[in-house]
Amino acid sequence: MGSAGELHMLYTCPFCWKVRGLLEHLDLEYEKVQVNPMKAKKTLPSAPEWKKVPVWVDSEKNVHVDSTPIMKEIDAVHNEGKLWASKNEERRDEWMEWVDLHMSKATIPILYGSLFSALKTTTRVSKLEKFGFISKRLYAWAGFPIMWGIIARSRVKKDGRSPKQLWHDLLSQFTASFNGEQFFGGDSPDLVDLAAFGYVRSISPYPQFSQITDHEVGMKWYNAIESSLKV
Ligand SMILES: N[C@@H](CCC(=O)N[C@@H](CS)C(=O)NCC(=O)O)C(=O)O
Repeated sequence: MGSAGELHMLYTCPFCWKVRGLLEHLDLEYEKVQVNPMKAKKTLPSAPEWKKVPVWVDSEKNVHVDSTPIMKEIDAVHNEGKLWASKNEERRDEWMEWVDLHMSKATIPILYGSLFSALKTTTRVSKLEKFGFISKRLYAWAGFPIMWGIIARSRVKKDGRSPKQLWHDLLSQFTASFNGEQFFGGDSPDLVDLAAFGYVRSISPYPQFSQITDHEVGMKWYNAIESSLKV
């Protein structure tokens, strides 16, 4: 089987983790194009209209943007739309929106919410991404006060909860929506599960992940999806 397409991505981007999880779940072959974060705006195949990652270029060279629409597209083309199909479309749409709204916002506070968290994260990011020689060092040291000072602190303050509590609440709320089943999608994961899984998994390369792994019910769900992936 040939390659399903190219995923233009940043290793640490939570939205890219969503699409990667789906591709692994479907066991599709694809090429990872890791962009240089400093040059993304010029080099992405979707630029100048869309300057964010992920960008999906399918085997026919059509360009798709925005992680949730990309997931729906891949499921439709390679899996007869089975992961997006639902008996209750209202519930599905409502929770997909919930996942994209709340989980995406919660990744920054846990990774950059305190001074030490921010430093740990930016150092790790600078190692994982393909920066140039100078910008790698610049990012590790100059990036962290920016992420900490401006973005994360205002979010943590606004929410009032610790980043750990926020994640525990999100996992409790999400798993409570399963109506007693193992996954949101019932006895097997669907696209909503895989989107949520992608956000959680984007935190897994960092030491802060341990704050999430002690949510027992959430981890049972997470591990069940992870073990179904063909990595
Ligand atoms: N709604 C988009 C968000 C993508 C996004 O914000 N990606 C970040 C990286 S994590 C990015 O490329 N930001 C660059 C920018 O906003 O200029 C999606 O789900 O794909």
